[in-house]
Amino acid sequence: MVLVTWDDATAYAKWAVKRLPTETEWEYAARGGLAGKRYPWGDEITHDDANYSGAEGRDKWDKSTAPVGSFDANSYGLYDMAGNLWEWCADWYGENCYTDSPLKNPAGQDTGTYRVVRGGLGTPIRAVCVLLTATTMFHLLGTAATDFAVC
Ligand SMILES: [Ca+2]
Repeated sequence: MVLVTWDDATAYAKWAVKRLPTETEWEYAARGGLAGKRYPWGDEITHDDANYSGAEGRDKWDKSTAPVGSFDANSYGLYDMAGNLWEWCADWYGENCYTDSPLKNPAGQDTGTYRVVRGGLGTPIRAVCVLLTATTMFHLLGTAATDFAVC
């Protein structure tokens, strides 16, 4: 499912008796057990690994999302944890979240202005904590779509 707001993703997760992952849970899942690497498969990215800006190799989508399963899953069996589209996390964005959070199972701030999305545009797992509101996300929908996972 793409082109959904954070509220819609949260409502779906609640209906399914699940919830959106925290940013920490998302990152753990994205790594697929591969620690210390930029992407779920290693430190480099090519168009044979994921859908991101441009099209070549296995990446045949220049300005659209690829169907799930177009690229290899990570070792946890999860698809598109880098590239293809942005995925909502439960967390409010915190500017100092990486330095001010507990080391074990941080759940993010209690309040905020922006929600966290992760995974899109072929960016490294740890490189971005993108700041978007539902309004700004809709302005970006021409170039990026938002998806969600539930846990
Ligand atoms: Ca592409």
